[in-house]
Amino acid sequence: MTLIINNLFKTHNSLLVPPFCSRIMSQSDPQSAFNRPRMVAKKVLAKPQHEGDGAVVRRSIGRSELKLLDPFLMLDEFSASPPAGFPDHPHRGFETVTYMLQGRIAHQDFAGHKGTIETGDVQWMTAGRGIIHSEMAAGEGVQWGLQLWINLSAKDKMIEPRYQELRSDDIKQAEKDGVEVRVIAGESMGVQSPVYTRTPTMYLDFTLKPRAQVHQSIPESWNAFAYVIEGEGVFGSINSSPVSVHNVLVLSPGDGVTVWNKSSKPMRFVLIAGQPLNEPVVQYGPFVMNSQAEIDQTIEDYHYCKNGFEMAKYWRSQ
Ligand code: FJE
Ligand code: FE
Repeated sequence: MTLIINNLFKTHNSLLVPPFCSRIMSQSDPQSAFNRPRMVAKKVLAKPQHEGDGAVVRRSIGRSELKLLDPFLMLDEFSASPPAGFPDHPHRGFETVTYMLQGRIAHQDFAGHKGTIETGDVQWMTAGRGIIHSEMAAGEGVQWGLQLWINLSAKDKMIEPRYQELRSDDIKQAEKDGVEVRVIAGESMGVQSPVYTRTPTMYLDFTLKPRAQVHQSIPESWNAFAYVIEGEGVFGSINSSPVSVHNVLVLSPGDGVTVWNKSSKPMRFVLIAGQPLNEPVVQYGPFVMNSQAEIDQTIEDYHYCKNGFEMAKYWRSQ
């Protein structure tokens, strides 16, 4: 009887293989959770460099080996001890996302917006047509975090500046089978971030216990990367070499990625993905536009305090 059922099942199952089964299993790797699993296409080590005033950054996206990963312009892992930081400087044409890993950064801008970003908090700043601000280390000792720059599309570059602030307690988390996720943008393990991403973005902070693994789906057409914060992990293919801290991993196209912690220590990484804008990018430091003419205009606006930089005229951070 069992034999008959098994045979029936087998027959039916094999009849159902295309196209049903292909949706949940890869043809090349029956173990995979994805139809087209993403692999590591490129690995780059982010070496320390000096930035701002006495701060150190490990730049992963934005360095010469990885100038741009549309829509992402820059990812810095920064460290600063008081009085170090990033004194008064402008932005136009993109968003900055500051995620504190340890400590505090005090910020203030030319419109009177100010506050402190503490361990686990996120500041999602849409610079739009213009922000001038300072971002300075505020706690004792080393203040440590990540800052991501996300490009804005041509139609959004000159929008009104906007802040979305998430206190650590407000960041939704999920935990299952040794995997913990903090959802900064997008959705994972059944929880969703309230952040509005003008350029569609996923930003997840994963911590894996020893021997844990995670499957995370990622929209097919998006560019995606991981950056290792703690420990070491295996990305994309179970037989690949473990990757350690300060490395950025650009993922190949596909519908999701699997990550394993084969080590005996916890591992932590951020997984970030975004819908490419497919537009020309012309960057001049903190100004990111679509053409040189727009950059020239921006430099003029900044110089003469107009078109969004009006409040720069008499403002200095305190
Ligand atoms: C900037 C140099 C800079 N990474 N990480 C040039 F350093 C900056 C800048 C930052 C920055 C700020 C924080 Cl809080 C964290 C950072 C670079 O402010 F905008 C330009 N143009
Ligand atoms: Fe800034």
